[in-house]
Amino acid sequence: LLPLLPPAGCQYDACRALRGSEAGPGWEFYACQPPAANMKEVMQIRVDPPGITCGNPPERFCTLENPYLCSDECDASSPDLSHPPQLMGDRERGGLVTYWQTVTWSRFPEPLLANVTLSWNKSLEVVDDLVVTFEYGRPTSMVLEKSLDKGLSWQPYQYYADDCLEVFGMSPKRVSDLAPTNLTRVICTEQYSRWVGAKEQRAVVFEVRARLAVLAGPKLINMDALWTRMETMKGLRDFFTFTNLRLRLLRPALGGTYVQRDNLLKYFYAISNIDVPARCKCNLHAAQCVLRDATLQCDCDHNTSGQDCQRCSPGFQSRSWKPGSYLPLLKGTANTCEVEESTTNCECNGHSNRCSYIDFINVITCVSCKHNTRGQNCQYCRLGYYRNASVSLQDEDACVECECDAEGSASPHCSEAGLCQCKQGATGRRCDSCLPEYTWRGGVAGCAVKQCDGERLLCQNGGTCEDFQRCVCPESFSGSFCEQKVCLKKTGCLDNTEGSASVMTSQLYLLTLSFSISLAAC
Ligand SMILES: *[C@@H]1O[C@H](CO)[C@@H](O)[C@H](O)[C@H]1NC(C)=O
Ligand SMILES: *[C@@H]1O[C@H](CO)[C@@H](O)[C@H](O)[C@H]1NC(C)=O
Ligand SMILES: *[C@@H]1O[C@H](CO)[C@@H](O)[C@H](O)[C@H]1NC(C)=O
Ligand SMILES: *[C@@H]1O[C@H](CO)[C@@H](O)[C@H](O)[C@H]1NC(C)=O
Ligand SMILES: *[C@@H]1O[C@H](CO)[C@@H](O)[C@H](O)[C@H]1NC(C)=O
Ligand SMILES: [Ca+2]
Repeated sequence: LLPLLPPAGCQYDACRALRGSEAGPGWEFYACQPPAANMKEVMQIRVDPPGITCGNPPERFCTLENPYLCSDECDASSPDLSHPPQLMGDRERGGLVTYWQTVTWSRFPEPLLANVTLSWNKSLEVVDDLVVTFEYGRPTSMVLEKSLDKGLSWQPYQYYADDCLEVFGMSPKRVSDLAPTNLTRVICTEQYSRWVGAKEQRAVVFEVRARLAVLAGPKLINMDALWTRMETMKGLRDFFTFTNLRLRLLRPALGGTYVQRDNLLKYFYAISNIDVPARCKCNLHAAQCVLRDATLQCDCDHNTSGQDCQRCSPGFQSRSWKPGSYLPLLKGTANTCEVEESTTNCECNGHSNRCSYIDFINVITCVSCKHNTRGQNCQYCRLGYYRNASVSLQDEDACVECECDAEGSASPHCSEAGLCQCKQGATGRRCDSCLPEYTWRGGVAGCAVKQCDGERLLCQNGGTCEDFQRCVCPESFSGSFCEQKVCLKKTGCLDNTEGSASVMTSQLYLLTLSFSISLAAC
């Protein structure tokens, strides 16, 4: 396809871009549309009624500007003298104008009617003026029609007549009479039907550029206003959309006077070219349009499919399809189709039935994992829980609470085996008991080192261990273990026969204690 300069410049020309993020590179998606092209290259042309094309049988004709020299000939069997319909859409080379031509109006006063139907079997959005070039004069009346449904139904697009009121009962208008509010009104115009000479004015135009300029300003300098209106004004996008166009030719050029019955060989239609600057309508989900099996087809992105990207691809129908949006300006919104919630795509081990697709890192992940699970597939236990290896991952009780003792544990989380992380001196899976040399104090302290007990850290000389914290000694002894005799000036040392032996024992015991503490530290 011949690329054409669209009024859009190069906005909305990419559907995605690779962007870096904390989670690694990922895609970002944008609204996108294919470039515009001259769609005459791929149009199907049909003319009606049968036999309307000249040359079968061969016939003579003359022109309005040279009406007395009727020596021109149309002959369908001669390549040089034939004027078949495809010459309306060909590429002309070397300045040679080629055109389709109808039979002459020899059946006057019966009207000379012809339909030219252009089909693409694809919805297109027109981006610039449609121009139909007539050789030998423009029709005095015609209608441009369009279809949005491949020819099932038709609606008028614009009326053309040298006298709109007389021919169509409509008052004549120009596109310049239109305001943003009535831009999509179907008008009758006299601009392209009046006789000014066959060579001077050959074009019949459907003015798209001037309509767009009503919104975007002269020279389309404010395209942002146009994109915004496209989103917000009902019916605007559809107005520029069609799958087929039809020219209903109702009355040929007459040379500015009445029909002259004595020379009907100068009345006929001849079209040399039809320009259709348009882009494939892809609902802002494709940046390319390709010919596939002789039919135009959007090259859909955003996990959409269909000729116009008008539905979500299989497996991506978790929410309903939406066209992309031109807004917010510059990049638009892609409205990508999302991965479906189904057991094959969305695997959550029975702990959730909802998944979501994270565009940015291209990952499908379970959402709202229940039963104290977490993770992309709800395959891990939440912090504060651990996996019961004797039941399956799918079990509701697969994750068991750690129940770490708040006073004995350094953290509420436990290991995969369920072991809590104990503070010094604490022990047990839940850290809710103390090592032998420690005693439970509770609070922030948890387990505290024992100062005395009834087994190894014995109080001497009749002292008693109070609360594992200190020896309460008889009057005549002191020291941590009541191992020292108390000597006073007044009374002298209070004697005790077991004294020396007891001191020996406790010293021995202190040795044992430091030995066992250093063992515990290993
Ligand atoms: C042209 O098409 C219209 C329908 O839009 C139809 O009514 C009319 O008969 C056709 N004219 C010719 C000459 O085939
Ligand atoms: C028109 O397009 C549709 C959808 O792509 C395709 O199935 C069909 O065959 C096409 N018809 C013609 C006549 O090319
Ligand atoms: C469109 O609206 C403008 C302003 O409201 C008005 O002046 C103009 O006549 C309207 N045009 C048509 C064709 O109705
Ligand atoms: C669409 O799905 C394919 C996998 O089928 C994936 O590679 C691609 O990135 C997806 N695109 C979007 C826009 O979701
Ligand atoms: C683990 O599961 C087994 C089997 O259901 C159960 O008997 C056991 O009590 C569970 N263990 C815990 C710590 O809940
Ligand atoms: Ca041509």
